[in-house]
Amino acid sequence: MSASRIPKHRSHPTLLADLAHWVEDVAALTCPDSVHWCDGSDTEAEQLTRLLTDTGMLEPLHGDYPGCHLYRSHPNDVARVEHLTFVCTHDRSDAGPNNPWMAPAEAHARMDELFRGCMQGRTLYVIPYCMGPLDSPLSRCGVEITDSPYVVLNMRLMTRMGDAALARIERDGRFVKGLHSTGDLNPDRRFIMHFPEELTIKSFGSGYGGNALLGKKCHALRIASWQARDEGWLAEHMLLVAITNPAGETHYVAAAFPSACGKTNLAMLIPPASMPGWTVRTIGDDIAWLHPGADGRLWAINPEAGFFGVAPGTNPRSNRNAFDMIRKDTIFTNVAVTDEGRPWWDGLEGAPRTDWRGQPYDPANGPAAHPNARFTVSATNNPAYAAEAEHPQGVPLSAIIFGGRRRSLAPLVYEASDWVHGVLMGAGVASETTAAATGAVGVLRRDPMAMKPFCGYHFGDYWQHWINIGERLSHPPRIFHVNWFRQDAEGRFLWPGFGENLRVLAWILDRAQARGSAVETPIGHLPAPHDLPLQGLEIPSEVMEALLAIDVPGWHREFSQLREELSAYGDRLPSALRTRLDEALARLSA
Ligand code: GTP
Ligand code: SPV
Ligand code: MN
Repeated sequence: MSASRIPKHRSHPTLLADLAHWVEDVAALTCPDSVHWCDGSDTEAEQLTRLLTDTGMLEPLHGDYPGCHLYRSHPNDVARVEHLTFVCTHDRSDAGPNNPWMAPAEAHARMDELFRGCMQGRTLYVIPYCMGPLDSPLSRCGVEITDSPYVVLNMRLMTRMGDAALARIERDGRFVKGLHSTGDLNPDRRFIMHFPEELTIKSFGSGYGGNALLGKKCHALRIASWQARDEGWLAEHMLLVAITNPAGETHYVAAAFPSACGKTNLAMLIPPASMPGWTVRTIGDDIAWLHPGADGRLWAINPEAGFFGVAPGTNPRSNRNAFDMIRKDTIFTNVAVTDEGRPWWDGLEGAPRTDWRGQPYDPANGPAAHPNARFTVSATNNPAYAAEAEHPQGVPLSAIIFGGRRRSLAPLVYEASDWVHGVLMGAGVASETTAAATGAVGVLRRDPMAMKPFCGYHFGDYWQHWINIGERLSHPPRIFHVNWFRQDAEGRFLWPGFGENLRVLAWILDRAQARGSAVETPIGHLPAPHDLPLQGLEIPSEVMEALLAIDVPGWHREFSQLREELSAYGDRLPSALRTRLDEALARLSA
């Protein structure tokens, strides 16, 4: 592939000079064989796909998966690495106790040493990209430099990238700089560094997901959350969904669940047969940018253009939409393959022949597909993709939902009494860890707003910013907490989940319109079992009661522990949260 040059006819010479100089400086440091400016064309994608298939790095899948390929990442490079992900601010306290920190000068020096000469024999790709619709004032742009053609192909599905994004960058006059190299994939030489004060990211030594697709978690959450604090909006780890009820009213809902805790599935929910007349359409499945509107409502856009979803658990029974959308033009990462060359993970038809490492499948070596195996697919493949996802002004929210994966304590659903209580509810989210990040799985940890790994600044400042945003909203969305993951003593899920979650969403939308009844409890408003539309669902009444019960001593322990954890945020913890927590503890003691 020939090295194309930056177009000369552009209208913003200063910015282009800045961009061109940065690319030149990086090329001088990393010494690539050639430089390729990505235009985002189909021809370019075809050439890159051919390059990767010719070298055996991408494997074409069976003919009834047209345009689909398998990619196997290095076995030590299969998930985000939170302990190697740093926020590098001049003042250490700005990064907060919630982020690993390194001084910017030291971080730059270390990273520049790693990048020195690292692209010899490789092509340097320049990817201009836009997070959000190209014509939205709420969108923000970036440029990722990478030596991974796999990253280019993924960024092409996940963002609006190429010439159109470059034109937008010229108009904006600014962009986030992201420098990435897979390096030698040595975990001892792997770092993901963020410099929010410089709108810069440097990522070395991983080719995987959130470590390498810099538009996603690095830009659209860590850097964007910092920009959002300065500019008066919120960058959140949330799905966005349009729900239309049988009366034809559409409401927009955002939901924050930690990684691998159900966002993609809720965003693509298929209503159960016993709830005729409801439709659910996807706006986004992972990230939402929220802006207070002139009308006092909170408006949201999905900055992404595709889905990087968890493959295991996706099947025609759990999520027909998601299953159908990954039948063409999809990149599968770290799934197993059947004899016929079809992608495979537990719960699908057929049997695995080759495991995610490329070895003959042997159950003694663990699951055939990696638990964090993923699919990358354009949002336009989703049969339920909402036209509103392209609206430049976004969609107005009726409800915000927080949630976690908790086998006990947290009930199926409860509602905050007001915005500040909702912020406390978000700050208190706890969830069992999953395979989306390296480390132990199934360990309960605090994950405020599902942003523990993604907030680019001090959580105390972040919660204050949330409170400030609420004060600007005359019609704020109502805030709720859900938990689809309660288990019985044998470890079986108490709630059927997936499509049946619409029953809980229906109650949430009723409450958001000041309809629907609820019981007041020390932790918030809960439905009684008969307040939820359960027609057509066979679920024993004692199970519903367990799902909606409040364990008073358990919540007292929970809030006491939360109070202690929040004290780590010192003076920056909003006093309103401390007051609300003390009030809740008093209600639980009464
Ligand atoms: P990230 O992409 O990592 O941010 O994950 P996500 O929040 O989008 O999670 P996703 O929807 O991909 O779900 C992760 C896993 O949880 C999958 O294996 C799903 O099958 C499973 N899951 C999703 N929703 C439910 C549910 O309602 N109940 C149960 N029991 N499992 C669910
Ligand atoms: C997550 O871990 O929350 C993901 C996948 O959505 S990644 O892009 O790797 O962050
Ligand atoms: Mn995610």
